[in-house]
Amino acid sequence: MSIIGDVIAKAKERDPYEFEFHQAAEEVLESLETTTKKHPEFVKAKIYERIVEPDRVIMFRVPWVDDKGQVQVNRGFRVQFNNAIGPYKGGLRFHPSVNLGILKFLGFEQIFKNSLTTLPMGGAKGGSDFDPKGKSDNEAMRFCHSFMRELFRHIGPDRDVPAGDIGVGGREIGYMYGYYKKIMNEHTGVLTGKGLPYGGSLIRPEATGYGCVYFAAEMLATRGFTFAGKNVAISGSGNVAQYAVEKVNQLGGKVISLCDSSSTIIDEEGISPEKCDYIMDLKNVRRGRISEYADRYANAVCYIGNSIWDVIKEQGIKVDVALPCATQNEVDEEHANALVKNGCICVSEGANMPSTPEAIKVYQQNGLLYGPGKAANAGGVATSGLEMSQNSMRLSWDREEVDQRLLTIMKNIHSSCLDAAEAYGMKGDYVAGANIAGFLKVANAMLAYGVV
Ligand code: NDP
Ligand code: 2IT
Repeated sequence: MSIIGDVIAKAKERDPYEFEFHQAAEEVLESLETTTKKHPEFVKAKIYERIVEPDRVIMFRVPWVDDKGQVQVNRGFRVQFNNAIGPYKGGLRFHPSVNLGILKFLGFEQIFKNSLTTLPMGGAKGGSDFDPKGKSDNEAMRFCHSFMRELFRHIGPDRDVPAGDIGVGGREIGYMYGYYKKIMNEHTGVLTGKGLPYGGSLIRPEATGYGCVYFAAEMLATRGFTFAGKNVAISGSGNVAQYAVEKVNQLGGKVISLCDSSSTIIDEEGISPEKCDYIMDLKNVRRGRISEYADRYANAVCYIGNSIWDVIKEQGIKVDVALPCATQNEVDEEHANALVKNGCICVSEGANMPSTPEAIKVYQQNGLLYGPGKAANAGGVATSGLEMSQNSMRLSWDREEVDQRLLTIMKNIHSSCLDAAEAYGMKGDYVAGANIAGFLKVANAMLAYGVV
């Protein structure tokens, strides 16, 4: 068996039920095969074996009291995967599906994503099986405080800097930061995605969605295309999806879809800036469901209970560019075939690992421009890195400055992917390019440290 095959087999044998982690590890490691030939020093130092094993996994009980006075018990996690190139960095996910395998996949991806940003950040992820949906502000607060009551001892501005992810937005970060500040008696950059009055960065809320669209624009430009006049399918309706809609509109594209886990809306007239404002109010202030969009805008069609990619397949909806911005494995092989059939030329992933391995094969076999999540959605964590810099310097940059830095970082990630792919004999392959470029910096740092 090849070195890579052996590492994958051992990882599966060691943790047989961590399916998402196996999927992520397999995707990354398979594209590193060529690096084993060019870098015998990595093989000798067992860098491949070491990089799939987290530095540390922390699991803890999170008890809290709901509005009825009942005690609830959730499980909290932090996977500190690799800090070779900087303090651990990565989001917290609050969703009932959260388990160790999902957080290991996300923490593993984060190592390479963070390396691609060129900023000094290691890889981590954490979260809980707590479901913030339908919880009152007081319940969310009591949960977040209890979560931080344990997490505080494992994090710090030079140790580990969490942020948001699914189910963790401004409200949750506020409660967690407030509790950390209280018990540590320190006002410091220990979380990112903070509110502007207490150390947050302008453009951080926008950054993942904007960055995903910037990355898509870079890919389109390699074939002489722009967003102008393109039909764009976006999934999800949370933080990443909302700001992807905003940026596509600014670049002249037409967004024709959004969804949540209950329904899909299709608006063939396009989700205009005014409609996008309505969605931000609906989701972020009123905490409503996307189906309400079809009550407000009569021309939109709502498909209750249907996955967005099924709707696009079954209705034969024309899509030029697809931006999956909801969750892992939302696009499967059949969905990918339908996208190709319906005219799609570009897929840029706002979500982490939203395409199954079979879907990725379909994109590649059909010559689509395909930007994998660790490159295309790196704008979020990159801007978190910029928030950390501003916190350390004790100053804040204006919108234009942060947005310009974000754009430059996304362009640089795009070119590093292409350069690495070409240098390792896989020209034009953004998957291989992102994995190799992200890996080399981390592997060289690990090598420098000796066996630790
Ligand atoms: P949010 O919680 O703000 O939004 C998530 C959205 O996805 C919601 O509309 C949610 O619907 C929907 N969704 C979740 N699960 C499903 C499902 N099984 N089927 C259909 N829709 C679903 O999270 P974010 O926007 O922050 O995150 C979205 C994706 O982007 C995730 O993969 C995340 O890891 C990734 N990401 C986020 C970054 C960030 O900065 N926030 C950075 C990089 C990547 P519902 O309300 O019904 O649950
Ligand atoms: O998946 C991701 O990159 C994030 N959820 C953002 C992490 C961060 O630290 O900003």
